[in-house]
Amino acid sequence: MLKIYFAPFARSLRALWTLEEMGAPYEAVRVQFPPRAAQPDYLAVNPLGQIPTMVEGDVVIFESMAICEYVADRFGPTDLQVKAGEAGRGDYLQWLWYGEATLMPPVGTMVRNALGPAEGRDPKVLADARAAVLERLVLVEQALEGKAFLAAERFTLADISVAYALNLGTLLQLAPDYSPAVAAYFERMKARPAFQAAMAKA
Ligand SMILES: N[C@@H](CCC(=O)N[C@@H](CS)C(=O)NCC(=O)O)C(=O)O
Repeated sequence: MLKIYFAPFARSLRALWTLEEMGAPYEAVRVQFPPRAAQPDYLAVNPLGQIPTMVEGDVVIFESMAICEYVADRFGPTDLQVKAGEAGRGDYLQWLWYGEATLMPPVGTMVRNALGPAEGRDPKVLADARAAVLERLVLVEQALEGKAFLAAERFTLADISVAYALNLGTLLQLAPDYSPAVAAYFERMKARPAFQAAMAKA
């Protein structure tokens, strides 16, 4: 059975959410966070000690959005993906990657500087990262103008990618600063039964 190594609020939420959307069978294995310090035996599964990791047979993936794509391929076909040649494919790729490559770096800086060990916190770095996240969310707001979803006029993995970052923002007291459109979008994402099922596990 496909295994997902997860920790609460970690990017494993994206993988669990995708599996729940697809009704796919899986085993969720909880890892103590941060694994390097709290669960060194996990390094045998993922040498970087990062979460999530997916293992199915001899397939091992430790990039959250790659896991989502793998799961969609493995248990699909599914409307969660926008395939090559389909309308909305460009938007799909844009937001699928934006969630991890553009939104998550400053969110990660915020996590370290707001929630990490006290000696590693710098209020100026935190404020700069916060400003960067909010600036980057303006593009999300613009992309949502007149739309319920980021790509192809339906819920896709691109929404899972971006909404995960929004969800982590709640831990960072960012949510009160989301624009009305982004806040409404985030509410729509949280209302999905699969999101709630994934949150209940993670
Ligand atoms: N790009 C990777 C990033 C994975 C990542 O940074 N995971 C975090 C939790 S969300 C982690 O394990 N941090 C602990 C560490 O890096 O030691 C992905 O999308 O899966």
